[in-house]
Amino acid sequence: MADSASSRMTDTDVDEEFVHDIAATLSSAAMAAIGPEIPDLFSYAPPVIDSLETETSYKQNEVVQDCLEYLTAKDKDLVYNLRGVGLLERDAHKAFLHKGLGRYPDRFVPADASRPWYLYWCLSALTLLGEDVSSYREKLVATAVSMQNDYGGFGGGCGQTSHLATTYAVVLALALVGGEEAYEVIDRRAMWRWLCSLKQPDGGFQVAVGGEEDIRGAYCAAVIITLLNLPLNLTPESPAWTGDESKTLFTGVADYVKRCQTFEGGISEKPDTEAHGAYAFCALGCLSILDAPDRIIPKYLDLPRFVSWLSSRQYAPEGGFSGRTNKLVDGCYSHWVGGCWPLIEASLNGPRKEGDVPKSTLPPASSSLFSREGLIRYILCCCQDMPRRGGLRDKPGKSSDPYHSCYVLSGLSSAQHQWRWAPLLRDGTDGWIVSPYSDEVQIFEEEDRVVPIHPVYAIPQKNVDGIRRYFSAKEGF
Ligand code: FPP
Ligand code: K
Ligand code: ZN
Repeated sequence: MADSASSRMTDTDVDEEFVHDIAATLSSAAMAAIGPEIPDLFSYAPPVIDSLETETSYKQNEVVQDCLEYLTAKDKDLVYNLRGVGLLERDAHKAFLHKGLGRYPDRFVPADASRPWYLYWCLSALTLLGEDVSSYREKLVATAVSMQNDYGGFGGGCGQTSHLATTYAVVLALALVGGEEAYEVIDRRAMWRWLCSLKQPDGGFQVAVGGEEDIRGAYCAAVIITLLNLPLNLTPESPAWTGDESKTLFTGVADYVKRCQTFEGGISEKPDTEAHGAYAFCALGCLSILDAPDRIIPKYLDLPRFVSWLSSRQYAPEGGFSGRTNKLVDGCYSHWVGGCWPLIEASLNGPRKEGDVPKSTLPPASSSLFSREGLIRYILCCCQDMPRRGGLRDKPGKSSDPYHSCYVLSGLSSAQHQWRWAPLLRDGTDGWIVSPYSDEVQIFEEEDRVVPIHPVYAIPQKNVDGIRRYFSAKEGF
């Protein structure tokens, strides 16, 4: 057993209070004999199985069988608590992520254009685990400088074309390390001009000049514009320029998002394609930047249909989410799908109109719109790549990687916290208020709670505030 686990609770080393708390009627001896408490929902294959056999149904059954091993506390490489939930192997994950910020072997050459993403994923995952990443500032600054283009934005590396996804990743990475030196890397005037050149007449954004237009573009642009406090007006060179000066970078964005909702209720990459979880988060995040979620989400999306589709993404017994209909659960959707829930909850719980008093709390835990327990079980039992490698993964049988580490931990964070959108905070700004979330019974160990992240920007609130405050204090560029 790993050293980091030796100080933790096992079923032979039982904390008295904990036992009392979770099973007043069972003695610890009885508990040890019976085994950990795991609800049937997460311990057995589904009672009804579609009799149509396809490649998809075989794969689905395999995943269920694989997950059940981990979910029923049978994996030898994990340490489980008395509820059958794996303990978070923080140290192993941190080591994996620090390594991920170092050099990569030759076989990673094809991933070169994704280098900004690797920086964001590793820095974000480390932050979620409570690590202070400001020590990476100097190195990140040097790398980011080499990725920026004179015409604005960041490419995947030196000499590569600027792209909204890589620019989003660099901006978030800089926000995570924080500090003037990091913020000052960004040429905001060029960034604004470049964003104007991506803005399209139908409201959306191309991801690169002449590149595809999709909802990732809209979300990334909205994040960049607001974190950097960029002007919203369009340059006459913008493809969206009509001569009407009231039209801005945000004009038509919500309508573009609306056009991405499909017959299933989910959100697709661009109008008239297949609904997918990754794009659902982009849609809600983008809308929640444009206006208060309780106002804008129901205005532009068919919310009941969306919630129905989103609910269908969670499977049992796995507990995790799939990205689309008839596909498999995958840890990264803990964020892309899981991260939609706080925004949906905010849109349902927020004040309805100007002047309404905000509700002081969300509805009681039992009315959560998804099974936080299921998601937490999937993450902590099925997504930790142990014993040797560390890091988090898609599902059992897969290897960890920085992408899954970032989004699995982001999803864990949203399952462990609740966010409420408040129209007016003490300082007069709009804001989000976070509090720890737990069901009536907390199934995970308190020390395994990860850091809360902003439901729209997916980095801690203090990093969002840090960069926004810095740039809003500036006159012009
Ligand atoms: C399908 O992969 C995946 C997609 C169609 C979307 C991928 C996009 C993102 C993860 C992020 C976009 C967001 C931003 C902010 C850039 P698959 O077929 O391998 O997986 P599946 O079987 O789970 O659908
Ligand atoms: K996948
Ligand atoms: Zn994945």
